[in-house]
Amino acid sequence: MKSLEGIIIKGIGGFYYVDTEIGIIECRARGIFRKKGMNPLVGDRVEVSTEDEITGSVDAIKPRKNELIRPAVANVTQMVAVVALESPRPNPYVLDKLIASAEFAKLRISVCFNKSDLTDDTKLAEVYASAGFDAVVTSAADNLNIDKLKALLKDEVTVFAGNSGVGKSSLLNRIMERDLFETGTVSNRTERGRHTTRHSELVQLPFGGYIIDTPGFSSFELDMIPLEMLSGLFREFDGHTNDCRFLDCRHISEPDCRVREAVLNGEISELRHESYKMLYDEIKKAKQNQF
Ligand SMILES: Nc1nc2c(ncn2[C@@H]2O[C@H](COP(=O)(O)OP(=O)(O)OP(=O)(O)O)[C@@H](O)[C@H]2O)c(=O)[nH]1
Ligand SMILES: [Mg+2]
Ligand SMILES: [Zn+2]
Repeated sequence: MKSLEGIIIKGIGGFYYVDTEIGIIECRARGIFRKKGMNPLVGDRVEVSTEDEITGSVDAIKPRKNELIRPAVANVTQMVAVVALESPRPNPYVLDKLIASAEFAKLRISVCFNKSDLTDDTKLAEVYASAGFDAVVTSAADNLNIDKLKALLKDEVTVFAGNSGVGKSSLLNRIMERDLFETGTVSNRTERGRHTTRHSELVQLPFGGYIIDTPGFSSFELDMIPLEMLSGLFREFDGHTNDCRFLDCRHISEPDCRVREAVLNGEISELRHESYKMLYDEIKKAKQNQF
């Protein structure tokens, strides 16, 4: 029996694929994890034991640096939130929710605006660049700005996240310079992706770092975030939140609110503030339903 360390690169139907110094080992997780309610995640550093060097078991999970619930991954350093500028139409609210979840996990955040070949309208990218994010406009179809994306990925452990059909797998294939990930299509009628990627998968980058392709999603819960922390997850509100008239200002409808003033004079984008208010309401309602 051989004991090894490795990293979970994929989990399917109770099997975990662990990359080790002797190659990828297909593992079952020990029952103890299930009893503890602990689920091994893609990105987990683990100890495995193997008899035949092909199959084995996950014996222990090393302490996590962080974990995300949606997409479910561990130990990442960065999220690249991907939206399509067109087809499917970008939904800033979903994007801002995703960004807030990454801020909550204290990840570095980059935003990728893909499918620029389908439209000339890149105003949305400017909104996020002004808010303080690394924003990159790409086209996987035309191989545009893939080098810029690569520069953001170097030496990071990056999870690609975003709605189905925005082009996550297509971009990753461009980055890897081969068709590693399966890509799907977008329905003409509904403009929805077809959920082509079914499982998260971690891949090592040839130039340093790791990337994780994940299945697309559009709705998820953020009710673990305390309401009073929410404005801190909108980074450009920073520097405006301290001088409101009320110490406990929610920055929604209060008088003499510096955040709302900054929205009015254009320092903070209305789009982002709109998302903040919607998210505030959503989390508040979710918390009320818990009791
Ligand atoms: N025109 C255009 N189409 C693109 C671009 N990137 C991806 N696509 C197309 O968009 C469709 C969906 O791409 P995928 O890479 O499968 O999208 P995904 O985000 O991985 O989707 P899920 O795996 O379902 O979450 C495919 O038909 C791609 O060819 C792009 O830059 N421009
Ligand atoms: Mg995909
Ligand atoms: Zn305020």
